[in-house]
Amino acid sequence: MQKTLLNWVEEAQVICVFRHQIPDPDALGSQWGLVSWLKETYPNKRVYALGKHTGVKPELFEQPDVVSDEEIEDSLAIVLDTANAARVDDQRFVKAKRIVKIDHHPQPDPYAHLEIVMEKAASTCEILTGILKSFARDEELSTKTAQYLYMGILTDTMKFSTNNTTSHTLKMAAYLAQSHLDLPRINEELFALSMTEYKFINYIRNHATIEECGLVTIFLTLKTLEELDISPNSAKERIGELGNVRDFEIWAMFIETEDPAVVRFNGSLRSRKVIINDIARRYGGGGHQHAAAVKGVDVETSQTLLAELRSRIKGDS
Ligand SMILES: [Mn+2]
Repeated sequence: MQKTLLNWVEEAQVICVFRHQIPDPDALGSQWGLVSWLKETYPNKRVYALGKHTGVKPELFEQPDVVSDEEIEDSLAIVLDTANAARVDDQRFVKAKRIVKIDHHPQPDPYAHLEIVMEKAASTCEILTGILKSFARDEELSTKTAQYLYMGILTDTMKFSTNNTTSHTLKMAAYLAQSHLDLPRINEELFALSMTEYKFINYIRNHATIEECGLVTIFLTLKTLEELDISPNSAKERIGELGNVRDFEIWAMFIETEDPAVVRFNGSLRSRKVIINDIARRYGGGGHQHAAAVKGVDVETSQTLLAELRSRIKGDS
């Protein structure tokens, strides 16, 4: 697979690198890590990064390129960190001559001519680091390339703490660190809070309803978010701030949708041990066992959902 990828890269004059919509640092880190390595290794090829300059911490990455349809039609497209075709940021990727997918999400929707999918990997950056390490014959990568890849590994593993963090993850991180990375500075850039974020975290910790069974909930209206000067997307990113407490079993954040006609909420659900995605699915949502979501539920529906979560904690269902 990797041999085919290298052959296709060497044959291509134009390479377009894509990733998913509303990108996180794994999507952006794998995209810019690959773009930077391709530009350094093949200065005569035309290499582009596609997609909107948005998502989580886009300011830590470069501005994407504006690319014509003709250029894409002529290119090898490499799509990173994106499980299904509909989520690719810039749907013109389908016009490319050849399409490669590199990803760590379970594979419901094959869409590429070559699929490099490793579900056990903790991040796409971890997979890509392994690929570039073998292409580079174990030589050091440039500091710039290594830093982009390291950011994706660090954030997707929540600083090497998720249950899919392995010795391979740490080996890849150690290989990248050899490229003279400034580890404390990277941490600071990714995780230091702004004053606004600090105030928002204080708000949700002070206003969450904590039930004796271990169910923790917070409802956030658009008006509240406006007063706290935080966008719905950035608010959602902070769900973890309600967790990490031994006595909490499930924590849920409901954020009002931006539809002015009705009062509805998007809910993010997290749990320590109990399984919650089957319940989320019954309400039109889904996700992983301990991290799920529902969309556009009204107040009444949110209450029946919470009742189901409550009885799940108590072991009644
Ligand atoms: Mn990822």
